[in-house]
This record gives sequence, structure tokens and C-alpha cells, in this order.
Amino acid sequence: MTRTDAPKTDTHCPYCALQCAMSIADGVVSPREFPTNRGGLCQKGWTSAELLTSPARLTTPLVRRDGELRPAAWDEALDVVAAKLRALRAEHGPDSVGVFGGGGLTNEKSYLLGKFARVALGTSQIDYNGRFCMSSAAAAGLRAFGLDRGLPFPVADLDRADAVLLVGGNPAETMPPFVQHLRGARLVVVDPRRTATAELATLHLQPAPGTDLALALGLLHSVVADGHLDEEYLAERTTGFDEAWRIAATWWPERVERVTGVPVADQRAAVRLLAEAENAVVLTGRGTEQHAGGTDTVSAWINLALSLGLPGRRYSGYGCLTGQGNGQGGREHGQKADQLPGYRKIDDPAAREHVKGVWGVDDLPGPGRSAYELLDALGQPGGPRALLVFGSNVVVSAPHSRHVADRLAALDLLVVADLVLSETAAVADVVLPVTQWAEESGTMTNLEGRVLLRQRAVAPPEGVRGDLDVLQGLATRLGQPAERFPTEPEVVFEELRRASAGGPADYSGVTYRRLRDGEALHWPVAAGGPAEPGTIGRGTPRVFLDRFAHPDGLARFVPVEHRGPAEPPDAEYPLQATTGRVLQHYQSGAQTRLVAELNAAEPEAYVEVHPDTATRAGLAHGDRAAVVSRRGRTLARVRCVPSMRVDVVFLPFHYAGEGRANLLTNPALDPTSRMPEFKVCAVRLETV
Ligand SMILES: Nc1nc2c(c(=O)[nH]1)N[C@H]1C(S)=C(S)[C@@H](COP(=O)(O)OP(=O)(O)OC[C@H]3O[C@@H](n4cnc5c(=O)[nH]c(N)nc54)[C@H](O)[C@@H]3O)O[C@H]1N2
Ligand SMILES: Nc1nc2c(c(=O)[nH]1)N[C@H]1C(S)=C(S)[C@@H](COP(=O)(O)OP(=O)(O)OC[C@H]3O[C@@H](n4cnc5c(=O)[nH]c(N)nc54)[C@H](O)[C@@H]3O)O[C@H]1N2
Ligand code: SF4
Ligand SMILES: [Mo]
Repeated sequence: MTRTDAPKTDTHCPYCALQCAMSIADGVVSPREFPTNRGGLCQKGWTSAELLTSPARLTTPLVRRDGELRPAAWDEALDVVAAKLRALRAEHGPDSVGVFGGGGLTNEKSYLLGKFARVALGTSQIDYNGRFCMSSAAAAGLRAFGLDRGLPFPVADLDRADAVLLVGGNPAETMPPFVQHLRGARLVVVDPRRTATAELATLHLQPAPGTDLALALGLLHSVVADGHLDEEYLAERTTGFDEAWRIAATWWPERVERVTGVPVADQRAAVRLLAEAENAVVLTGRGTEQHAGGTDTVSAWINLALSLGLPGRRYSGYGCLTGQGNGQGGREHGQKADQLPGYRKIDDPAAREHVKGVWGVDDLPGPGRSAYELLDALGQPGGPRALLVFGSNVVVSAPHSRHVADRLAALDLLVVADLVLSETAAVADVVLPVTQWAEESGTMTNLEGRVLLRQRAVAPPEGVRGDLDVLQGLATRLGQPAERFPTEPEVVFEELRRASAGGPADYSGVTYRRLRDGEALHWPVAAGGPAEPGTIGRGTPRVFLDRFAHPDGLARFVPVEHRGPAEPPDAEYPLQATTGRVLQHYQSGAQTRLVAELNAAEPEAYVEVHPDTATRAGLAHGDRAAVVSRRGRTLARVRCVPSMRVDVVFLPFHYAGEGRANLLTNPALDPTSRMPEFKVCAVRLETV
């Protein structure tokens, strides 16, 4: 068969939450027309098929013997794991085993992983990497609106916006095809760096990292002072403005300029641009969210959007740009420490009864530790002694990564299921090789809450099993009936529909068949209840048009105050480091560092520095530098960037070994979301 007449399977990209539509034929991907990507793909999408056949793929389980990972048969590897888990549970109780999931897993995997933890292991100790990603925006969205759906409207609605305030997001690199939806709007970008996205903006505000909350308070101040407050909307759709205003009233634009570095005139211009637009949207990304005050910061941006009357109005609103492929669905179906399927709360008695009924069990554990707290507790008294990791590479991506590596080393058992030998898999006791996107079917929920079906398009390499098979293999060895842990994705999805029915993220009306037919199904999609037999819900592209999800239907202003970075710069560590992404690499880089074209484009760790700051440290463009914080030292190539603030350096976090940006980062946690402060810590530069 030639390439052109090879059968084409429609699917979606394996990487980010835009979930660009593509087809795959004969191992080659081509973009597909779809409302989010409109036929576009980024370089990662174009090259995504390379890893399917890469020699770096794991194709046999590995078990550590005499200090070395050695090939083993599947039965042997699963037996080793199950025996150790049984022994730990018998001696130390069910919470001695922890589970760490990922927002790249399909809905089916996330769901079954949560069920596996609570039912087969009986542990409360499960959380996932979305805690490092979406959690602050999720917590703030819940507080304000009573519901967390990243974008409460379809991406294509952005085409109708006349003004967009984009805070701490760099989609020109992190979601390139998304940028076409911003072309018609006047764009205000808030980012300490002059990014590729900032280059597209009408106005770029360049605050010091960790001062966004002060900036948002200042903009709210200008809304009121300059007469832009939408009082009618406030009265009809919101509550709590007065308390929020009491704090913002003290943030005069001049005071805000002193704290953030953003000129008064720019603050007022940004507000004017939003207030004068017919349709305006406020969007947040990780830059403003990944802070020890991230939840309050997002609340401050939502307060601003509410003061202008945007959320819940057609073609206007607030949204957060979800990051991982299934960052949205992955936070709904129960791999989170405090949550059960359907975005139910694990401490809600009615939610527990419903899920116990679906699972056929008498009891469920309660809430567990959040991601960093879980990693920090490993091997400590009272903490887990075994950890099972599905879909995360914490040795590279967790904050204070030297400490995290030490905690992993203190475990009695580390099990990693992965497609490649990630840095975390490399230190595991047992490594289980699994299938990836095009080799399996499953659903993903994209950044606009739309459920998508990724269909199996190619056969997996021999020796590899699906995550669902792995979970069943372990569950049955722990004494569970096989039917309780199905391996067929559609069967798991049918159970997920029932488990989510009636919850905030209700998928009960979604079926594989409807998805195959190309229906646009944004959750909630309720199945027709007993009152309407045979009917099925049509999905909810815009969730807040009529009312918000709080019982009274109103959105809440939340009074928040600026605190600033947990670790301010001082004489010893005079600079602020912030971290983020570059187009060619994805996350910990476990996958993209193995794709030749991507790795050739960005082969090594680097640090962006203002030329004067470099000179002062005795460094020049192209030198190797050490970036040093209280927690560690990262080696990176100096890139002199004249548009950088002189007090800030930037490192991408995609690199391994001594190039890990997370050797530096501060694990100070947000009190509500438990998000670590990835986006600011105090550092100095040294020559090497
Ligand atoms: N190429 C690529 N694309 C990706 C990913 C990837 O790893 N690589 N990952 C996906 C995932 S999981 C996610 S979560 C998204 C993330 O997508 P983004 O949020 O767009 O990505 P980041 O680069 O982490 O952060 C965005 C910007 O925040 C800025 N920033 C740093 N500190 C501050 C601050 O204090 N305030 C403000 N306002 N801005 C600040 C940084 O300079 C950076 O340009 O990307 C998704 N897409
Ligand atoms: N300093 C700093 N650190 C950060 C951030 C930052 O901005 N700055 N961002 C944070 C954010 S937003 C995120 S989302 C995290 C992400 O960081 P990680 O959680 O490390 O994410 P990935 O690198 O995507 O890791 C996914 C791993 O799972 C494997 N994998 C992929 N698909 C599957 C599958 O279906 N099953 C299984 N079993 N394995 C699979 C991949 O090969 C890879 O090894 O990093 C966080 N860390
Ligand atoms: S933007 Fe995201 S989903 Fe689209 S091709 Fe790139 S990585 Fe894939
Ligand atoms: Mo993320």
C-alpha cells in the first residue's frame, strides 16, 4: 500500500490541551480541520509520530536486581510489585502505598487509576501532576463561579473578542495554533519577559515575577476610579464587591507601579482597552498561577473581569488556559487527592454514597496528601513506603527536585509505568512499558471542556501493554475481581458515565458513538433522566450564560491581598528566577528530548539574562553559567536577551541532570491549591 491510500485514522495530538486534530496514516500525521486548531499543528505535533517507532521505546518490563534494571517477563514484574504491595499493606496499613498520576492520561485511565488506588489498594495517598499545573486556577474558579471548567466557552468564541488580557501565558510557544483566535483582538499581555506572545500585543505589561496580585488590584482600582465599573452586572450577577473593593481601594496606581514596575499610564491604558471593547476576555496561564499566592492571584484577575461585567456574557468572560493534553478531564475523574469521579468532593457524604454504589464497595478512604506533600512524605515516618507513578516524570518536573529524588530513593518500592525510560523510571525498582496515544483508544477533554475520542491507529510494539491492562494485572493480584478493572477503554468509559452522572462534570450523556459521529460535546452532558426516557443531553458549550454554579446563581468577588514572593531577593541571592517553556519541548522533556528534530533545535538547558546582568556576573552570551538558589545549582548556557528585566532570569524546565531548573525552585505551597511556587525564587549567577 502506498502512503496516500493507507487507511487514515482521525485522532488528536499526544501533547497539549489544545488537542489539535490530526489524522494518522502509515505512521505519518497530517493536520485536520477542527475548531480549535483550524488545520494548524505546532512542531511538536508534526513530529509526534516519531516516538511511536523510536528505538528509545521501552518494550519489556524492567526489574532492579543487584542495583541494575534488568529485563523481566510481565508476570514476573507484576508478581514482584504485587507481593511487595501486599507485604507493605499488611505491615504498615493501606496508606503505606502512594499513587502519582498525570494530566496526560486519558479519562479512562485517570478514572481507573483513582478507583485502583481507593478500591484495590485502599489508600488515600493519590494525587497527580495537575496539582503543579491547573490547581490554582481551578481553586479560584470554584470560589468565584462554583465550577471549574478552564474555558467556560468554546475556543472559537475568542474570535469575536475585541480585547483580550492574557496574563502569564505564552501561547505563541505553548499552543501556537491557538494564537490565530487572538488575531482580531487588541491584546494586552502581562509577562515579565518580552515573549513571542508579547510581541503580538498592543500593550505589554512587564511586572516583576510574583507581583501580579498587586497589578490586578491596581487595575481594579483604575476600573473604579476611571468610571468603568459595570454596576448593573454587579447587582444582577455577583455578590461581594464591597469587601474586594475595600482592599483594592488602597492600591493606587502609583503604589502599584512601585511594587510591580508597571507604569501608571500602562495600567490605565490596559483598563481602558478592556472597558471600551464590546467583547472582552481575561485569560490566565501558569505565569500568574504557579505561585504560593496563586489562588488569590487568580481571584484578583477574576475580580477584575467581574468588575467589567465579563464572565457569563456571550463572547466575553474569564478563562484559564489548561495545559496538559487531558489537563481538564484529568482533574475531574478522581486521581486528585480530594476528589471522586464527576468532579465530586471526596468528603461529601452523598458523593461517597453514589460512587460506592457504582463501584460496589462498602467503604472508601478519605482525602490524601497533595502532590508535593505526598512526594515530601515518601519514606518518612507515617508516609508512603511505595509509590506507583503513571504519567509523570517528577525527578525533572517537581519543585526542589534534589529533595524529591532523595525521597524517591528512600522508598521500599518505586514503580513507574512509562513509554520511555524517563529520569524517574531510571531510578525505579520496577518499570512497566506501556502503550501511547496512537496505539490505544481513549477520551480526552480539551481546554474548552469538549470531550474528544482518540482512536487506536497503529499496533503497539510487541511486549508493551496498556495502562488499563497494568491496573487490572495488579488489581487481580491484590485479590480484586477482574471485572472491576476492565481493560477495554469503552467499557471503562461506560462505567465513568455512571460514576460521573449527576456530578458537576457530568459525562453521562457522552458515548463513544456520539464522539465517533463528531458531535461537539462540552460537559456537562447529562443523559436523559427517568423523566425524559430515551433523550440525551446536548452538551454545554457555554456554562455560565444564564447563571453561575453557586446555589444562588451569583458569582462571588473574593477579597484578596497582595503578599509577594515567598522568597524575596536579598544581597546573597539578588536576582529572581522564573521558569517556563520553549516551543520544541514538552514538560519534563522525557518525550521531546528523544525526537531528533526537536532536540536539535533546543539541545541544552539555557538561562535568559539581560546583557548588563550577565556582564555584572562576569558572563557573556554563550558561556556556561551556574544559577544558584538556596536549594541547589543548575548549569545552563547564557542567552543574553536585551528585553529581559535586569532583576530577572528565565530558565525552561525541560532538561535533565544538572540542567534541571527545578533544582532551584521553591516548594512553598499555596494554602488553598497546594501549588508550588514554580514561577519565582531568589538566585544568583556564577561563572563555572
Ligand atoms: N511547548 C510547550 N507547550 C506546552 C507545554 C510544554 O511543556 N511545552 N506544556 C503544556 C502545559 S502542561 C501547560 S501548563 C501550558 C503552560 O503554558 P503557559 O502558561 O503559556 O507556559 P509557561 O511558559 O509555563 O508560562 C507562561 C509565561 O509566564 C511568564 N511568567 C513567569 N513568571 C510570571 C509572573 O510572575 N507573572 C506573570 N504574569 N507571568 C509570569 C513566563 O515568562 C512565561 O512566558 O503549556 C502547555 N503547552
Ligand atoms: N520549574 C517548573 N516546573 C514545572 C512547571 C513549570 O512551569 N516550571 N510546570 C509544571 C506543570 S504545569 C506540569 S503539567 C508538570 C508536568 O511535568 P510531568 O508531570 O513530568 O509531565 P511530563 O513530562 O509530560 O511527564 C509525563 C511522563 O509520562 C509519560 N507518559 C506519557 N503518556 C503516558 C501514558 O499514557 N501512560 C503512562 N503511564 N505514561 C505516559 C511520558 O513519557 C513522561 O515520562 O510540570 C510542572 N513543573
Ligand atoms: S499546539 Fe499542542 S496539541 Fe497542537 S500540535 Fe502543538 S503540542 Fe500538539
Ligand atoms: Mo501543565
